[in-house]
Amino acid sequence: MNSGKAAPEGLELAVELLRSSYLPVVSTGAGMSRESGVRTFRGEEGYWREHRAEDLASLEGIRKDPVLVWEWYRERLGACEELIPHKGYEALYRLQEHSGRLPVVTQNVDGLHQKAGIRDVIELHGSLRTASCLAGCGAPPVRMEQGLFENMPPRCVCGSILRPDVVLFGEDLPEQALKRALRLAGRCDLMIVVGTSMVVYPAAALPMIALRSGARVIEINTVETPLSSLEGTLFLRGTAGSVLPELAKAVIRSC
Ligand code: BV8
Repeated sequence: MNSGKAAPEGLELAVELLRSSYLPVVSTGAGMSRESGVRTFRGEEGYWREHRAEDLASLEGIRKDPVLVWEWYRERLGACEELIPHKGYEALYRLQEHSGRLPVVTQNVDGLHQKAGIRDVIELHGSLRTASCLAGCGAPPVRMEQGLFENMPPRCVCGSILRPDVVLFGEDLPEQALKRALRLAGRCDLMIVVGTSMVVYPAAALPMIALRSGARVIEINTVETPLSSLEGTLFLRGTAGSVLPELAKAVIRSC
């Protein structure tokens, strides 16, 4: 394998699985964005090392300390605006072009998949594109941009605090997105799971549903997760930005 790096163990089998798959689905978590400069949520440099998840991404959190939560989102939005999708996104784009159909279910809210031209992205946890009235006054969502933060916390025209249109802990996921993701998990014959710690539900249930339905799972992660050692999972140790391009190159070249 060129690029000077040995291909991760199992890559050849992964290529075989992907080439022979009739309905592959991709599922991504925060690790997919890591090499574009977005910090992950957990692990040694995770966002939430300083704060518990519930203190930031929850309705109680935003009601209790709206400025803290909005400062966190302002930092993330600022980071997102400069983000460039890394080679792993380009690899997904090329695989999607090559196979014609490769739905991508993501837990991420940074919009990087779409920025890379990837289509058919199912955002399970919403996005940082808009914010809405926390009191639900019915005013239309407003675009999330730096100007929104002139006054902290950002407020709705009705005077109530705004909340980012992401799925906060304790909130239901968008019905259509979840329904489609569950259907794909139950019908796919291969799920490529990239960069998730398999902690947050119901997103973490998707690969389990795929396995239970007889599908194979290819997991790409820098460390093992509860998914890695399950029957039917092929664990490829490595980063999204290095493994996905190897996988795409080998699959496309072999056809
Ligand atoms: C729900 C949007 C029904 C916001 C997010 C008590 C009360 C209420 C609910 C619960 C409860 N107890 C449990 C629950 C369920 C809860 C949950 O799962 N909690 C966890 C903490 C146990 N889930 C919910 O609340 C969901 N809603 O269940 O509704 C309900 C309603 C009421 C009551 C009960 C149930 C809503 C969950 C959505 C929360 N919103 N995001 C925002 O982004 O600001 S979650 C957020 O964290 C992300 O979206 C993502 O889902 C999650 C982070 O997980 P990962 O993506 O996996 O990222 P992480 O950092 O953890 O891991 C990164 C991985 O990448 C690591 O494995 C690392 O090794 C790897 N990696 C690092 N670098 C690389 C790499 N891999 C490859 N390449 C690299 N370079």
